[in-house]
Amino acid sequence: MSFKNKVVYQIYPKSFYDSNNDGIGDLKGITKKLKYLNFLGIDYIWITPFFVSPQRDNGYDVADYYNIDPLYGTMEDLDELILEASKYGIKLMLDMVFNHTSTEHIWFKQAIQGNKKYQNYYFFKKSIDNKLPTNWVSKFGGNTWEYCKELDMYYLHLFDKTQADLNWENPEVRKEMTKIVNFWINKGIEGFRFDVVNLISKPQIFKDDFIGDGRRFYTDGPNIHSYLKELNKNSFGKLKNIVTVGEMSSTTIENCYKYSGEKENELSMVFSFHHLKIDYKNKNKWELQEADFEELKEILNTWQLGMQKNNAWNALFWCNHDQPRIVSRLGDDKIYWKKSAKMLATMIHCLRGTPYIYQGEEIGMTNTYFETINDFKDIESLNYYDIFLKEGKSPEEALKIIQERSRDNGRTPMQWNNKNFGGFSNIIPWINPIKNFKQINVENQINDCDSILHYYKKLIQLRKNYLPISEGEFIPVITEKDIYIYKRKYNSEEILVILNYKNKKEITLPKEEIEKNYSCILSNNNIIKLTSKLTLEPFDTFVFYKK
Ligand code: TEU
Ligand code: CA
Repeated sequence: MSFKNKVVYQIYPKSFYDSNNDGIGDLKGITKKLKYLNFLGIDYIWITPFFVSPQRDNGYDVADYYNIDPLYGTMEDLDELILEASKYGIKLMLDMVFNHTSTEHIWFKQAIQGNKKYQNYYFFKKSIDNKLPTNWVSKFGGNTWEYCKELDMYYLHLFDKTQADLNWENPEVRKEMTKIVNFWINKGIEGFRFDVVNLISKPQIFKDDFIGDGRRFYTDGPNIHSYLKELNKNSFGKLKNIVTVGEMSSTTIENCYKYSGEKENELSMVFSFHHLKIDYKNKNKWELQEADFEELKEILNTWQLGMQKNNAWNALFWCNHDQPRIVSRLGDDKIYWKKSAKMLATMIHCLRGTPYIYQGEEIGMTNTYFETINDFKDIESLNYYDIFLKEGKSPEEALKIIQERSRDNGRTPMQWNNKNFGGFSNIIPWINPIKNFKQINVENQINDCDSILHYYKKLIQLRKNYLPISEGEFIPVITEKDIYIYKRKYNSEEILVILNYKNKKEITLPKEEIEKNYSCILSNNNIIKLTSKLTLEPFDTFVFYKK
């Protein structure tokens, strides 16, 4: 597989760089920053949806899959971006939102005007005995069924009520989706990320869920693998150069063996989220809890070993446009800001899989710390804020949860320099920048070899220079609390990664490891010689190598 030594950089175009000073980032803005991305050394850019959309969910509500929203630019801008990126050997990965369309999509509009063909593109159900078709809970709060007065029926929406779920049981829908992928392949696109793709297969019969929120009925649903195999066969599967990644919401590892198994002909790799729920109390995002580092180690080890054994492939990541910033979440964005950001980066980048860097992560961008609810823009945050107030929480309590968990933590403008709005735009951006842009920005770090930015650059290079990192076997090394150690082995070559969490610790390493004559190739402290007894300071990180 050709993608094993590649690194993907994720761009949320709305917040990356605003080339025409209207407060909204755009495609030309990405083209302008290619030189920077080339400096960093990444191979692919995943761009979140820029298709025509009413932007209720910032583009994840697509109204036209074949055209670009004027907010972001034109088709010529995209052609230019593809061409300019190719000069640096950088490829584009587009974001296909195939579980649902916007209710502004022509298919949905036709459906509610009475067109039977298009009604069968979605799930419309009558209410029986004045009850909603099911009691399922939407991912953005509230019930998953919305009333449509034109048809006197309810339609299904797992996300916002303006995001109507598509009926993949219908072969016509599957053909439409294939056609869209092929259209973008013909435009020169060489990568695809499929949004919540493990939710597309709904059950034959819709029934109430009395023990959960309904997800068990549609997650990794009954026909999911055959739909993916069909899509693969009729579009990207024929082409060797295309990389695909599926976003798998609440999935199981067994399903992921299939989604990304080498011989399964579904996708190249998968995003799973279990490792990012270690600070959810009762698995509920909205209940705050201190992160559990031991649980994190266990989840990472399970997924590394399981996927490896089954020739399946992980997409590795901490951050994206739906997640709080990792340095604020698992690291320490005050005293150990730089050091903890480097430790967390190492942890992910040396694992078996393909690392994804989310814009701003490479300079240690933090959570927003917005002080009023008016600063938040995300539909999920705003919905839940209202729900919290209705449940009887005080505005302060509600704000505290939103501050910590809001998807807007990952959506503030990229911090390019210490000028107005962090150099993102000349005018007030669609969402406020974080106040710390004067200290945390690209310009400050680009000439500083000790910066987080340079450290990410080094990690990317390590993946290219060391086969154990890109191709090697993953071997966990059992250790005490708060220390994470693992090895990567490729023939006789080995990489040994030693990571310390928050506290000072003394560790003892096995004699046979010490005798192997490792040399330290990367650290966030000082390059050291490996000895059997090591004293580790908070967030200490060492990567060793032996031939
Ligand atoms: O995200 C799917 C998803 O599972 C998250 O939105 C999750 O439900 C949320 O963070 C719960 O707290 C994808 C996209 O990445 C996201 O931006 C979209 O809003 C969503 O799908 C719908 O298309
Ligand atoms: Ca703009």
